[in-house]
Amino acid sequence: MNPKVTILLGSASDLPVARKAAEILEEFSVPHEVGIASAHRTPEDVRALAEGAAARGVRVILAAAGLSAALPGVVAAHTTLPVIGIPVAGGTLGGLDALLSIAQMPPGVPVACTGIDGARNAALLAVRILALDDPDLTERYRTWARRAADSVVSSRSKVEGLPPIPGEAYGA
Ligand code: RP5
Repeated sequence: MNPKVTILLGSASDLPVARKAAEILEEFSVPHEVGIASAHRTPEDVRALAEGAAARGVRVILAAAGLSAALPGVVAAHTTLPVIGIPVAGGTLGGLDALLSIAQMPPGVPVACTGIDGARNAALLAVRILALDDPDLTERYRTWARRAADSVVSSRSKVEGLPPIPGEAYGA
């Protein structure tokens, strides 16, 4: 099946972060692909991948990079697909440099930005975008969110209980 999501990494050293995104996409059976291309070191490859993505059926691009992270912005400059940037922790600033590089895009080139190492949220946002015209995926997302809520509720048995929560949505 053609990939609907591309996970693009600035370096193989970003792979542990990408795996977290891939795990979520696998959980939702969203076909995806993973590639490595650097905005600074292989800029022509980034351009070619971004320009060709839509024609290959890709709907959302996740771009993960650390340090002075230009990758998500450069990808967004070469496609009209939604781009979600993931700042990767690393280097002397611990990912703050990448966070600011990705979040502070100039007007006209939009890039969504997760928290540092926020690959799971990037993938979940991609699933939400794909679910806009996919009722089955929407339902699977709802089921996933209910399970996430259930795990919070069941974790309460590990602590001394507060009084019952009024209007509790998922009954403890
Ligand atoms: C960025 O520089 C990459 O995305 C990576 O997070 C960081 C370090 O790259 P390597 O030196 O590990 O290749 O471009």
